[in-house]
Amino acid sequence: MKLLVILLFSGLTTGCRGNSSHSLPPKLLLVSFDGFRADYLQNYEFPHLQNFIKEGVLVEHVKNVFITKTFPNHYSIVTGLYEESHGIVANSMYDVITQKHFSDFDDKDPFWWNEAVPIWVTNQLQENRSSAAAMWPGTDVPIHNTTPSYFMNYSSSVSFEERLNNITMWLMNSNPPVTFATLYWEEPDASGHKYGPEDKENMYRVLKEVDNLIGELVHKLKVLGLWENLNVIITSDHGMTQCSKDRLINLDLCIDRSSYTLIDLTPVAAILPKINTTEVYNKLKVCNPHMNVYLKEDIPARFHYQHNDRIQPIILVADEGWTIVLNKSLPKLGDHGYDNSLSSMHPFLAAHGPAFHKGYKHSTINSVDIYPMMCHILGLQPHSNNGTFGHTKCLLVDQWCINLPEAIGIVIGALLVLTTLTCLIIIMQNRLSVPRPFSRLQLQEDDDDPLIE
Ligand SMILES: *[C@@H]1O[C@H](CO)[C@@H](O)[C@H](O)[C@H]1NC(C)=O
Ligand SMILES: *[C@@H]1O[C@H](CO)[C@@H](O)[C@H](O)[C@H]1NC(C)=O
Ligand SMILES: *[C@@H]1O[C@H](CO)[C@@H](O)[C@H](O)[C@H]1NC(C)=O
Ligand SMILES: *[C@@H]1O[C@H](CO)[C@@H](O)[C@H](O)[C@H]1NC(C)=O
Ligand SMILES: *[C@@H]1O[C@H](CO)[C@@H](O)[C@H](O)[C@H]1NC(C)=O
Ligand SMILES: *[C@@H]1O[C@H](CO)[C@@H](O)[C@H](O)[C@H]1NC(C)=O
Ligand SMILES: CC(=O)N[C@H]1CO[C@H](CO)[C@@H](O)[C@@H]1O
Ligand SMILES: [Zn+2]
Repeated sequence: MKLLVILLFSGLTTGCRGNSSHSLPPKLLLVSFDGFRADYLQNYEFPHLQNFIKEGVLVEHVKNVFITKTFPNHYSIVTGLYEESHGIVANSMYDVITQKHFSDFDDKDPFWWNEAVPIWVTNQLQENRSSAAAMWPGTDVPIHNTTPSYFMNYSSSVSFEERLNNITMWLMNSNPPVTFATLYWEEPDASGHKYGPEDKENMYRVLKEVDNLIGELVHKLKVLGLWENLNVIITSDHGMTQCSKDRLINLDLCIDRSSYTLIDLTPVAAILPKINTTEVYNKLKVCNPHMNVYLKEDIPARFHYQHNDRIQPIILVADEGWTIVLNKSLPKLGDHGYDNSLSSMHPFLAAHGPAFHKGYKHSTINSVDIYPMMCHILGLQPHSNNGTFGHTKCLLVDQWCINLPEAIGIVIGALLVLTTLTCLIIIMQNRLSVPRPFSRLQLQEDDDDPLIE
């Protein structure tokens, strides 16, 4: 009930908002800390991030898209599309028709990105607006012939401070103004791979550093006077799970390397057969019980990972924590890419700013829901996408939001109040009428009282 009152109130205040907030164009900074697994928030301390959340909103789990890899998921966040629909279906891809290759070191051919339109391009095409990027996969590529007005070529050696300094400078001093900006950082993904998420000691240190960077970000925005009017979303692309040398799947034990081309290896392998596909499939099918083997046409619909030429004829999906190798030892202690229904693969989302409630917690949204929410905040017409704007309404101050449990609570509450009132009225009527056995006139009056019937 308290929530309802707050919602009513915020609805009213939004309706009566003065011209000042409308005259400034809304601005949004989208931040990704790569590989920030959702439950790190429960298992480690994040004083700076918790302060940010206290004044904003938290979505505890973001269900991301399959395969749960970096490039595909970052592109889903900014397009609202499943991987089969935006075309970045892996960090390593091969296109049979054009014979082109894509990898995280060779990603600048717009061919790979042009199946979708990311939000920075849409924002950029609006009059009097520009976009800026302190890295984010795709922001240094001319997608549909458009890069952000301000961007950095990807380089992991550029410090967080430099990325932050430049992105805030662009947010402050540009004409037309930068209304959409991105900021990307490689941790805690890099350390998650190196140590594995179960290495509490090292992850404690790394996550403390990440929290300090969030502290720097907030401090910088406050010092520059950007904090109050800027909307900031902090999220990530995927989580991380522990791998082990005792959980290896060696393809060389099952099939000769000469019978297929390996496009991507683990934990989702993409196999392009050189010989009869059925033969390759039959050999892989019985290779290891900790791996699902799918012909492209049989990939489960829930993955939304089928209708694209860049998805190979056979894919292998390792069980959580298992690593596919070619007769090699364990490459990494932590990895991601697995089934997107695993909670270890999910990131979180936190947001702060004039568009968001303060101190609101939400259990879950899909990563494809972020795009329509961002378009709403910026007043952009979204391209058709796989997200649902309604899923994020509870986070936003200008939206009505009553979720199912609340609605049931309100109905039950109203029924209780009505029942109590009815009982009270009946009891009072009975008290007035019953103890007057001799008053025939009175009884007659009571007979006519509609309340007793
Ligand atoms: C764009 O900015 C210019 C100069 O500030 C202004 O004259 C013009 O009306 C603006 N256009 C829109 C659509 O806001
Ligand atoms: C950041 O801005 C400074 C000053 O304008 C510039 O010299 C530097 O090259 C920029 N860094 C990147 C990575 O673009
Ligand atoms: C990015 O790299 C390309 C090619 O090396 C170069 O031409 C371009 O000026 C660079 N852009 C920025 C913003 O640094
Ligand atoms: C795996 O590698 C070892 C040496 O590194 C070699 O002796 C062995 O034959 C290889 N096995 C397969 C199935 O390729
Ligand atoms: C592929 O192999 C299967 C089983 O070995 C066989 O039935 C099928 O005819 C083969 N298809 C082609 C195109 O050679
Ligand atoms: C996702 O959205 C795209 C673009 O609207 C559409 O073509 C595709 O069918 C959608 N996918 C699903 C599974 O609904
Ligand atoms: C009622 C109100 O907020 N009025 C403001 C409208 O915008 C101008 C210029 O930004 C302000 O000076 C007014 O106070
Ligand atoms: Zn990543």
